[in-house]
Amino acid sequence: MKMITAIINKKDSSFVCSALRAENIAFTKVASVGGFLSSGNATLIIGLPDEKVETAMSIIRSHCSQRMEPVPHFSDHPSALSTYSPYPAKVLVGGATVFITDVAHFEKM
Ligand code: 2BA
Repeated sequence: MKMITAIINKKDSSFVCSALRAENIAFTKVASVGGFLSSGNATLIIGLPDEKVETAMSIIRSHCSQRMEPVPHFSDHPSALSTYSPYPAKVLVGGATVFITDVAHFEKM
């Protein structure tokens, strides 16, 4: 058994969730915030048998697209004191950031 933890753009999340449901793949959707942009994204926690991993990955691949997102002005960052910012005005935000881990033990009680 594997656990997929997928951090995806919240704009893509409803499409990914619908496709996972259609394949009968159980998941938990958690509202999350990226550490760099501080903007909302979605984290999907998906526990599934090994043979379903490729199905889930192909759903994530096909529904998550890369986007250029603006970097917000950090008022509490030292760079806010000057007009110079070390950060680019926009960054390319993935698709999806996916971690796949082995599940040592799975139990529902
Ligand atoms: P954020 O942390 O808000 O990052 C959004 C995007 O900003 C990143 O896209 C990357 O292009 C850029 N970025 C992040 N840190 C940066 C830095 N120190 N300097 C310059 N640019 C930076 P992605 O790499 O596609 O990441 C999208 C979201 O996935 C992240 O949102 C974060 O929530 C999550 N993520 C990415 N890598 C992760 C990791 N190793 N562990 C946990 N979460 C991760």
